[in-house]
Amino acid sequence: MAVVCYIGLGSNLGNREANLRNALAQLGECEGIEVTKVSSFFETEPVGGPPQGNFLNAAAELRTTLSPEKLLDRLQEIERDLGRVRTVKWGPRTIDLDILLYGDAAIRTERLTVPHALMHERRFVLRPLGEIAPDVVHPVMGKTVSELLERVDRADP
Ligand code: 5RY
Ligand code: CA
Ligand code: CA
Repeated sequence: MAVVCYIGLGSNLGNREANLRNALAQLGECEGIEVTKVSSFFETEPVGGPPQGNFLNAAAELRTTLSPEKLLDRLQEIERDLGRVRTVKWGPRTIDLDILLYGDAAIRTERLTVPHALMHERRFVLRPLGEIAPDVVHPVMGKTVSELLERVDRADP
């Protein structure tokens, strides 16, 4: 019973493109995870946080037999492996891997909020996601990724 899920990838430290490629390669090698689509890599300006370097952002579609918690464990292992050091909140990062959507689940636990709490208002998430999954419906907002993207583009062109 594999579930289709979507993750966001971001990097603004080191060799950003290599960091994204490396994370995707490691994901593909995980037992119980298949990477089925990958978006283009988008150069984006940082939103929030201190003034820092631009990000490279992407989105990927996975088919997974892992639970959301196990998937999060794997993502955090890959972040650690790629040298992510958690210092200040919202500091620059070699890699950030976020679960955006996990099937049509709505999850709120201490560790995990799915759909990602801010994905519907962040262009740096919706652009790449819209490239690979324009018609996927956000299970809480009840809107497709295209509709959400249109909304943020209109709100803040
Ligand atoms: C840094 C800046 C902002 C770290 C830094 C935040 C993303 C942060 C983002 C992302 C883009 C955030 C706030 N240094 N902006 N802002 N892409 N994540 N463009 O992935 F955490 S969170
Ligand atoms: Ca993030
Ligand atoms: Ca994260």
